[in-house]
Amino acid sequence: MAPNLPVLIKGACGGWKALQLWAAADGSVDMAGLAQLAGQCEVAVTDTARHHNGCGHCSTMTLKQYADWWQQHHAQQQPGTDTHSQQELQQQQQQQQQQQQQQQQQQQQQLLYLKDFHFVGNFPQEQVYTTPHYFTEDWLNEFYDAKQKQQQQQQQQGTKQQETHMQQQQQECSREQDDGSQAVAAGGSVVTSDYRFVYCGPAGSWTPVHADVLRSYSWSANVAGRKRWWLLPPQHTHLLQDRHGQLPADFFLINRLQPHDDKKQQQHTHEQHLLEVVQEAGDVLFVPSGWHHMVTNEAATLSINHNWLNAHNVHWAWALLQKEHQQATQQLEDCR
Ligand SMILES: O=C(O)CCC(=O)C(=O)O
Repeated sequence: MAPNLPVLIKGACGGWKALQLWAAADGSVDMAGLAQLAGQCEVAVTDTARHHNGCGHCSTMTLKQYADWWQQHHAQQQPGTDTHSQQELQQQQQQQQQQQQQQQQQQQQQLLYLKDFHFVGNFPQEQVYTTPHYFTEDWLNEFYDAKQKQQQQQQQQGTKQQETHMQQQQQECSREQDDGSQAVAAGGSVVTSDYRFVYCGPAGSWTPVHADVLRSYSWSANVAGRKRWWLLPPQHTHLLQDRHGQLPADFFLINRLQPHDDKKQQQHTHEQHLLEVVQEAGDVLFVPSGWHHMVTNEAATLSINHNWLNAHNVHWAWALLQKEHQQATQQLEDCR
């Protein structure tokens, strides 16, 4: 961790249940496997075909709806090779109303990237993977786990108190009372504040240039598919910034838009410092703190990733928080 350099660990997902559940025998993403387990969950998707300054249109849908979109998208990309036979597909299409077909055509032009799905938060018992042991010292998720445990205990206490109260009420009430009214809602809230995610995107979907939340570390494991990463060491971030300190969404856009022949000037661009990494299925990439990166799914890809902090990088988070606090204070200055 200390050198803060990227590392690609080949074949680090061996033995994960996620491979059996979410990767098909031919190595492709088994979206049906994920939808079977988590179809009812609400997920956030970004249309990466239409980026507005790097951020595509974001929406929410159920994972089942996403899986339906996924299937239709891939059927359209490779007719005849999908699990649906061509004949089945034609039959389906004939049954659909014209309006639905138009809607579908619009949807197929999308490149929907499912991001930041809190799988562990939603399914803590499933254990479809284990965090690679290099990355287990994790103060960030430990904090949220402890917080969640505390919330659950409080909830349980609340439920117990509610039960006791209801029992007292029941004793006071007449026998004719409807038993159904005694039900206690034991449901817990779904965790959406940890930093353990599942990502799933078709070929061509991508993530714009960014450095990770709180300048944390991240690791990313490909369960199925292939990603290409470009990473810029933190000491060269300034080469990316415009005069307002803003960063581009795409590492390669600046030079495409403003081609220059001046070799001297070219040597000073950020591109020569970019590290390019191809991550195959089963590989885990360690992304160090403060490294801006951009990622493209070269094949349809399902990945798992965590963000975390520990003694080696917590100073990055502290420095960022201090900087942002200072900026916010300055911006509020005129309101005093
Ligand atoms: O896989 C992606 O598209 C982005 C992942 C990422 O940026 C990360 O894990 O830090």
